[in-house]
Amino acid sequence: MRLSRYFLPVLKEEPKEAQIVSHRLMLRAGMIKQQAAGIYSWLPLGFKVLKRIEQIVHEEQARAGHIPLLMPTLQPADLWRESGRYDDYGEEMLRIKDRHKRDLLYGPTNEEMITDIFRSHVNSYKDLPLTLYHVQWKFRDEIRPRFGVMRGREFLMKDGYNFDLTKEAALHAYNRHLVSYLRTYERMGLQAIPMRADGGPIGGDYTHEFLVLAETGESEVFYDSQITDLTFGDRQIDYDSVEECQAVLEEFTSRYARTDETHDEAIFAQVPEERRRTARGIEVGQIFYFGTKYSESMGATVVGPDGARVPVEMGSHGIGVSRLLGAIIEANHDDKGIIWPEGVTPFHVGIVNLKQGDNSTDSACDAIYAELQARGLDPLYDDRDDRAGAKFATMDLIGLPWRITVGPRGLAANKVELTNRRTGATEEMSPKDAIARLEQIYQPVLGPKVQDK
Ligand code: P5A
Repeated sequence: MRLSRYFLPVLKEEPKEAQIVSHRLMLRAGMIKQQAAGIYSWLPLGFKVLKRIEQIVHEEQARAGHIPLLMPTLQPADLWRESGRYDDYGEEMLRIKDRHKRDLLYGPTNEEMITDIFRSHVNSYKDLPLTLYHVQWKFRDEIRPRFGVMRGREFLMKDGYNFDLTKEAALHAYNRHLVSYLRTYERMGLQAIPMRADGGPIGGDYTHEFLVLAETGESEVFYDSQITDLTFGDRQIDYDSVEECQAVLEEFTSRYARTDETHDEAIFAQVPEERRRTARGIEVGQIFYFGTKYSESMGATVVGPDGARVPVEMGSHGIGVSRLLGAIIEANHDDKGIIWPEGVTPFHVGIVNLKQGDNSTDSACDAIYAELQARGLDPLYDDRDDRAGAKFATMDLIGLPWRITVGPRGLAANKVELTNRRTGATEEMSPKDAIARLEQIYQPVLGPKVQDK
């Protein structure tokens, strides 16, 4: 993309309404615009990051063998009357009447609707196991929407639902989700720690929240510091293997890590004192096992191997896709702006032309831009007629991990500068070497696409 043709409405002034750094930077970098409390437009740069995050989610869901579909945002109230949650959900649910005075609601989650789809089409245990998911907008009329996309009223969630014949199989689905979420968050450059949590309005006996540690987090958390040494890395897990998923779950959940809802001082006291930590965290996901809570009330049964009908075993799993932008920025910024991890950056590299209008500089930039694109990279070329300082400030603010700076002096010696946003380290090299280096850096990000099982 050429910046002269893009729509990047960066703000010069500090937005007064923003209380935390991620909200401030998203507004300043022209990523979002508030339309009403907790409701945002996603401007091109923000939309691009949102799509990158969504893409990672889809790829990791495919790797785990989960099937995408799409359910609507509006739901009939009758489905929720069947489960009993229409009244229970309270004021957080946005209730709507259509012209025929029928009750609808803007979905805060989709347990009821997916259970309805299941009962309409699945009859036999032979069609199990099955995990369906979608990435769709939700609405929760939060009493205190705040911190930008972090606690919105309208927000994007990946929500998945597993259907299994037995409790044992449903617990495997739970474990498999925990493993696949670890990998998903790491690809976004985040350490998200699974912590024992409370079921809340979703319900359920087993539930873990995934928390990114950050001072601005809304949740208070208690954990054994050893847990922050764990990384998932590039393990090749067989998601169908009960043992392999179980082993990873045990590795990542055996140390003390709980939210305030489930915190137990007596158990925490058994952790050696020097490893006990109290901190704040951002909840970027949650997984639930709730058995037959919805299938029983809504009549979602299958014929089992012995010919008798049994309610299907279920769980649900959510990732806060739009909230993740805030969480990633909270964890990756400095006083100049955002520092995107390579896995989610809106553009792979910025090209800064130091002398726009100079024939040889312009054509060198054009050639670098075209060559990067030819290799599958996505550059943002600042081709505006502006001061170098202003161009650098914009690049730093929007946080592209790499910058190529092109000026007439360097070009005379066939050199450009390649700068790392995080460290500030700059190296001089030929345009060809800079392109090759970037191609190598982004290899893991652009790598082969995940195939369905
Ligand atoms: C699991 C999927 C559920 O709703 N039903 C379907 C289950 N879980 S949850 O924990 O309530 O939500 C899942 C994730 O969504 C994000 N989230 C939000 N993001 C932005 N603004 C909000 N107001 C908001 N509420 C929830 C969180 O990341 C949460 O973990």
